[in-house]
Amino acid sequence: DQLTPVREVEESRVKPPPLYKVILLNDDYTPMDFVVLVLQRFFHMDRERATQVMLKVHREGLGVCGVFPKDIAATKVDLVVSFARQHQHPLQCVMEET
Ligand code: TYC
Repeated sequence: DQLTPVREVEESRVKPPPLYKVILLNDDYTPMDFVVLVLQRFFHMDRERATQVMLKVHREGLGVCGVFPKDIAATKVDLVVSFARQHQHPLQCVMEET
């Protein structure tokens, strides 16, 4: 197509926004049931899937809860951390570009 917009192709002006993994970190104190509740409440997992992810974090040290655009990932991290602090749990949640 002779009319392809050259600048758009060469400068990638329409590249999609980057995505971020929301990652849960293991600790020795947060109760397993609380982590399952967090995964159900903030990441819309059913109880079975939430339990699988919680156990993966418990055994391997960390695990991915989901992948989102930057602002959504940041909001989820804030919600999880403040919910954990409200309940006096040290649960840590971070984000990382994919
Ligand atoms: N390791 C915690 C315990 O034994 C459970 C746990 C799982 C904590 C996942 C945090 O992200 C976490 N009670």
